[in-house]
Amino acid sequence: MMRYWPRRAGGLPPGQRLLSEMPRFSDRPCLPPPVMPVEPRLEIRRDGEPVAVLSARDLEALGPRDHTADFHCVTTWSVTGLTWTGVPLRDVLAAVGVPETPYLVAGGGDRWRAVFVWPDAVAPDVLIATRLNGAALDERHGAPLRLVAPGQYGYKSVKHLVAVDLLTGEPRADPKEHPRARVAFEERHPRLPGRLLRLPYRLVIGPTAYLAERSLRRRATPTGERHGGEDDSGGGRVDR
Ligand SMILES: Nc1nc2c(c(=O)[nH]1)N[C@H]1C(S)=C(S)[C@@H](COP(=O)(O)O)O[C@H]1N2
Ligand SMILES: [Mo]
Repeated sequence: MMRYWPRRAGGLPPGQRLLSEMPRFSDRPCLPPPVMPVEPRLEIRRDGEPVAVLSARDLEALGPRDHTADFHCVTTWSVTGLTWTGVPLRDVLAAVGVPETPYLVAGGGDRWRAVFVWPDAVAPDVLIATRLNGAALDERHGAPLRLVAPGQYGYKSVKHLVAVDLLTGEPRADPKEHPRARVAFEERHPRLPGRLLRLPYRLVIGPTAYLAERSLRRRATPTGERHGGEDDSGGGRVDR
């Protein structure tokens, strides 16, 4: 577990520490990655009405490019210098012709979701990524499509992305989810001051990463003892 103890390093945002490798991480670490189709398929809806369904070819046509960014989990671990390949979300929204809408919800195939206000969602560094460091996204990091929002805590960077919902009314967020979650302002939590959470959050990094990696390994082992899909998920909420 020591490899999950982040170390102090210069140049990081307030309260963040450095890990040398990006672990698999989640608020629900005992849940294995969802079974996803190999081919990306992204649904865009506005107030529940279908707007578009994008395929890999549609995304390819928007000219994916490499973007280098650091990644900051709310539990205080950061990794630096990741290169994502993808298309800015704002380009996707423009291409399908949706007008400015106050809220967006990004949803993953494991039903993970994150809420955004329009200005955060259309920031130029918010991407729909298909690749990480030159290789196609794997199950650990969100295959086949992932949202990447480097200016916000990692819980907004939805893995296994399947849908983006544009909403005129404010959606309900997770109780631990800050509506903006901007790393620069240490918006870790909707009510508690970010500074106060640094230590308690840091203490859950090791166990959470360990469990998240273990559930991935179990899924990857064909002979693994799994009785139906839900066994591993019981009481599995640790921290974002
Ligand atoms: N679909 C989905 N996306 C998710 C999560 C998740 O459990 N499911 N966990 C979030 C959290 S809390 C973090 S820190 C990052 C972790 O990304 P990684 O597993 O690629 O390191 O993914 C975020 N996106
Ligand atoms: Mo996180």
